[in-house]
Amino acid sequence: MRASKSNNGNQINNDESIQIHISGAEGIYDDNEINKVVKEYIKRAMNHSRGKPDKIFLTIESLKQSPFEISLLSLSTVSCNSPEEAREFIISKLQPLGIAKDIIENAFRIINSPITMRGASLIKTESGIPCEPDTVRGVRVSRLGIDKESQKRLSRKLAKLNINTTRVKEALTIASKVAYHKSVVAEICVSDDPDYTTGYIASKELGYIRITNIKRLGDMNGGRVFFIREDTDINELINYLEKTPVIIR
Ligand code: WAQ
Ligand code: MG
Repeated sequence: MRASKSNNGNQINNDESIQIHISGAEGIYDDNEINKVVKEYIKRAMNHSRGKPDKIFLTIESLKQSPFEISLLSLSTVSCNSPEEAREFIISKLQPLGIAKDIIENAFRIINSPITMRGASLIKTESGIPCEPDTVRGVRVSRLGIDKESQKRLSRKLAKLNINTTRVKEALTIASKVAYHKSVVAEICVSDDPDYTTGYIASKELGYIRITNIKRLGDMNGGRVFFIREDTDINELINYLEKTPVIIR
């Protein structure tokens, strides 16, 4: 699902480029769940803190290949008191993975830019070159899900931490699919919802580290950056992120 609204309420101009991203969601489901999920997705799009959409797109496709299974990253939470403190923490964790400070700072410029992408930016770790074919759209991780037993077990664990929300489960699922790929070094994520100020960094080594106050309340900017190896086969990576079905078990 993706929902957007036109920039100026100008209904005559239907140009994609002036659409503001409101909400997006994706998953892998059984046939008998589709009605329910579609209802939930529409509800989510229609009641969003980023505003009321004037377009909602839904795509339902049957999988042509069976999903392969991966496990979830481990989860931890770090309390930061301000975006500045969060940024210092992130730099201290990502620099040892071989990502230079100026490249991390550049990633923050992309995330904090008022033009909110609906996908992620792919940035090469050494040169800092952005590799997404469409810098307005970004690369959207799709075709991912979690099997029912694992979902239940995860819900119980998250409930103990008081964070059993769809948002946390979806973010952890996305981060796990992304980190699994050999070309991905790390991810930074900041929600673009003005009412959600916890973000995360993730990698195979670090796991999924939630970070409080990664942005200020009311801030409409956010995004995702995937730091990738210099020698990445970009087409292969994008095909994995967008098209290869992956299920968490
Ligand atoms: N693939 C690539 N990029 C995406 C995707 C996706 N499937 N979904 C969202 N994005 C990008 C896009 O640029 C959005 O603007 C941005 O990420 C933020 O998306 O543990 O709510 O759905 O407490 O607003 C993380 C912390 C919350 C959860 C993330 O992101 C926790 C969140 P949002
Ligand atoms: Mg959002």
